[in-house]
Amino acid sequence: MKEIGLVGVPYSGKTTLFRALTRIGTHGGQANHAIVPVPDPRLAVLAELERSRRIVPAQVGFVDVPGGISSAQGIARLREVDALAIVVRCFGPDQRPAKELEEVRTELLLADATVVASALEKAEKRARGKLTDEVAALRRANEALETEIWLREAGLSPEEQRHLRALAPLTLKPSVVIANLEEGAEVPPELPEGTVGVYAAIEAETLEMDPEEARALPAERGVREPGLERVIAACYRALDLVTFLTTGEDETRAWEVRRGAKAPEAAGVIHSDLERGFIRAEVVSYADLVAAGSFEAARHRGKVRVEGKDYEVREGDVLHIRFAV
Ligand SMILES: Nc1nc2c(ncn2[C@@H]2O[C@H](COP(=O)(O)OP(=O)(O)OP(=O)(O)O)[C@@H](O)[C@H]2O)c(=O)[nH]1
Ligand SMILES: [Mg+2]
Repeated sequence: MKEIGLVGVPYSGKTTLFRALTRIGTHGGQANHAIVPVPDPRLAVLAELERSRRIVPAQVGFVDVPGGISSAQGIARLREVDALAIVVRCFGPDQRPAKELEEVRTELLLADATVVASALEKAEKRARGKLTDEVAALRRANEALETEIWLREAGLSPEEQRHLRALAPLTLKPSVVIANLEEGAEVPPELPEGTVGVYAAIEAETLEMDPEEARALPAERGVREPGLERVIAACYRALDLVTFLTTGEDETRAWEVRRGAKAPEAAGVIHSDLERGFIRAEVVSYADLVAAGSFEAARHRGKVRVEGKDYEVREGDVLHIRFAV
């Protein structure tokens, strides 16, 4: 499971958003770690087609880091997450969302600049004047950060990124911006495209009510659609995973694998036996499967392909893995 770290200046509403996310979490979670299902409307459709007994969505973890970016422990914890969600305050007095976002981004960048500079110094000492790959990679990273370029945007090769891995740079992580809005407000235009608007306070409140009451509330108060689902979906998208599906009488389920993964690796996400004993995968796209009405009908129409070890799994593939152990 992937983890998203909530970051932002104090008072931006991270804990409020986190509380709202925790409420919809299926497995509860710890004080600062919530596990939430990733919304995916395809699951209910497939489950109905295949008369599955249950639906198992993918899950994603959210972390509300105590002390946030202002503490060394907070930064250390954030280095462990897979993606960052930057929460920007767009409620209350003196709102300055664009400036606040810039501040957070600068702090993340400075945190990386410090570790990269010190790693570079050590690597140079170890290399005794030789230009090793490690020194070269760290120099490039250091230059980028000195000119205020995020490592993610610095055009580093996978090889160069490998030399940075141990440092777990924050600015190499995917990130999304979340505007924590006042009742009825829209995402301010000065925030970047793709910013997700959320009404954390209202949503946290709503989730404490009984469902009937809650359903009536958001409309009255100007919340048009649940922001939490969009937050989860946006963070999940930022991770650049491919979601594939399995479906049958037992369950319809969403799985995640890194983009570019081949069929055996995807099979291994389900169970290591399926990777070791992988023979082939029967693959049908979600759209083709739904259009056909069932796996059997899709097979008849020739929409179910038989793919081998080199097949790269695509978003929305429905897989049947054939294996032998
Ligand atoms: N009006 C309004 N108030 C909010 C909203 N979100 C949070 N608040 C309030 O803002 C205050 C700060 O919210 P927190 O969620 O604790 O903020 P935080 O980012 O976790 O702050 P730190 O943990 O100190 O960094 C609380 O009093 C919240 O009730 C919102 O969307 N609208
Ligand atoms: Mg907090």
